[in-house]
Amino acid sequence: MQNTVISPDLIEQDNAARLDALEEDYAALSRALERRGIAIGQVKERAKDWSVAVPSWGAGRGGTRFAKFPLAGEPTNIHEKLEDCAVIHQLGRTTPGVSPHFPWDRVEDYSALREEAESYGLHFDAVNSNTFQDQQDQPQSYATGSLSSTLEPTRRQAIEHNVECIEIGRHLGSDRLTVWVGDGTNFPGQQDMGRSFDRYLDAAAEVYAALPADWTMMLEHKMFEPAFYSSVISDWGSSLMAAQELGEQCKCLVDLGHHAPNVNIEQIVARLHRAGKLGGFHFNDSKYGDDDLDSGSINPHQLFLVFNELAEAETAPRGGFDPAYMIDQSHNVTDPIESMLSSAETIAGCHARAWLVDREALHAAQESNDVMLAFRTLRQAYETDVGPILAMARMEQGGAIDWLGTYRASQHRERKAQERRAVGLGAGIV
Ligand code: RM4
Ligand code: MN
Ligand code: MN
Repeated sequence: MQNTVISPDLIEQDNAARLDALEEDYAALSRALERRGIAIGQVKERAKDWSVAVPSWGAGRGGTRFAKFPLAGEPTNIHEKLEDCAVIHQLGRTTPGVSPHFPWDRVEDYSALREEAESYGLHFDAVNSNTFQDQQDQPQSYATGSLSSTLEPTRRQAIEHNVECIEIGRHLGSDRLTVWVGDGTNFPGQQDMGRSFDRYLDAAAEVYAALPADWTMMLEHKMFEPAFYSSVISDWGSSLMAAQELGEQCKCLVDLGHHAPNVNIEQIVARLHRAGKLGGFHFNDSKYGDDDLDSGSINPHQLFLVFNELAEAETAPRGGFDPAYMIDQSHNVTDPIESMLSSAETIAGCHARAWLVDREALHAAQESNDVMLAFRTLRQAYETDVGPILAMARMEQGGAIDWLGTYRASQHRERKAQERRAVGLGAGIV
């Protein structure tokens, strides 16, 4: 028996009131797409098959370095986070995977945790290690680095933590480890940039050696923060060098917020695919830096262009194409369930629109250097409102046509505010 957090009757009732309007919009879109030689049903099925994981830590309110504004009823442990992730998937039907973070999501019994997730129709996605923060009673501090630390006992501790994450992940049914380190410097001269990269590689190789044969290790680069002068794995160049040295099972993960302003992220995606090293994504958006804003809320066009490269890569797999998709954002002022539903819809919409691109026409225009026709071919897909396709796909899978209206009508958060213990005022994402 599947455990449903939101009453299926409520979803059905809400959908019934909205079905006529949706069918009208869907039929109109179907006719418009048919004129372009596109069968709407195929796009809808593709939308149903596609999914993006949610981060366990994103189920809670995030914060900035300055403050966190807690939300009454937000989850305080992995069990409550799973319950909220179940709500997101129940209404949106695109997020069956939950990506855990350790030690934040530590429990005694991981097999039981896996069963708990499965009871909601969820599974565990990539496991994230955490060597960017010290934990209570931890012998060595990461204040001056973890995998790249100059101190052997600190590197050892960071390696062991990553190996433990793999072990936990095996119990949870995961097959990916995401490694993001905060290692870097705040002062010129603080560390030798070459030697710290060497130390990182030596330590990461020990983690890699512990990887089961069917696992992927994903290296996540980030230009700055917590280190503000230099980061050890600062950009896709460093990430690619490291992944290539570590081996076949090591790939690069692109977090959209982790680049310098104005960087052409879609081109990075194309390059990593070319190198056979495109491991996965952390979706979010930013205006100034690593702002961790909701995916596509600032620059939906960039997100579409990333998916256009992905569609291109999938049609030309060059020996493999299996990136992991995940949301990684911090919700400072919204209900995280609403933000993740909104982001999942935006991301799924960019994915669907990328598959509306008349790729043959695009390639022909590119080959003949018809600049305007190439641009308009892409733009036509971007400007197509795929909302009715996504809503129909949701509804047919038991989700909500109007996820926001149905979610608010469910009063889930209000109920949880009565049941769950209040969270503290601490700053930061945790
Ligand atoms: C980092 C990075 C990692 C995430 C932490 C919480 O900036 O995006 O993926 O695990 O934040
Ligand atoms: Mn990330
Ligand atoms: Mn980040």
